Amino acid sequence: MNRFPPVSLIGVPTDIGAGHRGALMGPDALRVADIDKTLRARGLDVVDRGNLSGPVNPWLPPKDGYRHLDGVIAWNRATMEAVYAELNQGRLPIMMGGDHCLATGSITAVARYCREQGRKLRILWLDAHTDFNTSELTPSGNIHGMPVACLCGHGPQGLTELGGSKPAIDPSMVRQIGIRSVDEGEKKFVHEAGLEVYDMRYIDEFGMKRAMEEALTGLDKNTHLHVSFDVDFLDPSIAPGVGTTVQGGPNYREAQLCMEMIADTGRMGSLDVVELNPAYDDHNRTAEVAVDLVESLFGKSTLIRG
Ligand code: 5AB
Ligand code: MN
Ligand code: MN
Ligand code: MN
Repeated sequence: MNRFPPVSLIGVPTDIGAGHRGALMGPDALRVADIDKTLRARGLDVVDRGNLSGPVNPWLPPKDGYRHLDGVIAWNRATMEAVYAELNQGRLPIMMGGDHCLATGSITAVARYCREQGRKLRILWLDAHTDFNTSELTPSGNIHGMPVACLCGHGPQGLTELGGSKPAIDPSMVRQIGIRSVDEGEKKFVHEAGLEVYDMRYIDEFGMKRAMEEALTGLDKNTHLHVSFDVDFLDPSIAPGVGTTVQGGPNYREAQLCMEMIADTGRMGSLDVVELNPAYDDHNRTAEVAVDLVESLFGKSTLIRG
């Protein structure tokens, strides 16, 4: 029998925080790749809640360092409420993005839930990017490059105070894995904030195993593990269907090991799958890889020994 709580799929079809259009089709691409059926086949109770709604992407240039700030806030508010409602029903939300700005809403909800329940929170940020930009540092104004900063209290009030109080999280809760593209000013800010980063150079030198052992150190029975999986974490050779590909990411086996080690902890309580962009994909191949990896997060294992 599986050891996971019932799962709720929440589609958040928007690319309002991204620099390329198309991530709004992410939830349906994951459905076409049978995310629900695949998890059910593992014995999980899965309900698809359908899609949230929000403003259309007006596709405007940045204003005061942000593109579409009002729209981003609206989508994040809806995301926060939906994720919070699922957690309170004892369910494990899978937020299917949509672009990564939506992690502000989902993680604000998770952090609030953990505070109320007296639980510790650990966030694994699987991404090519640190997403720690601010309106001053950003080269693009795209808010999908800012969610970690917003969650840590650096950003516009409408995002930093989504959950009422600020900051939603402390940088010490975050472990970033797979990083290989950080803007100059952003890099300095990541160091100042003290974020724990396992970049691709670390993974090259010490391996995914050691990176994950360290990123997962200190979890206990009372820890809620949130996984924020930006599909551009993966090497573009296995995951071309994203707007912001960066060469030199984890290969299929490294990504599997990462997911399997997370599953082994038995602590995952919420998940984001974001930045999947079917417009750049090759016959839904990236969605299929993403679903395969999600399956591993829920205990599918390639381990045959003992
Ligand atoms: B993603 C970039 N740092 O801020 C920026 O895909 C890219 O959610 C951000 O990780 C990528 O525009 C955001 C250049
Ligand atoms: Mn990201
Ligand atoms: Mn990314
Ligand atoms: Mn991206």
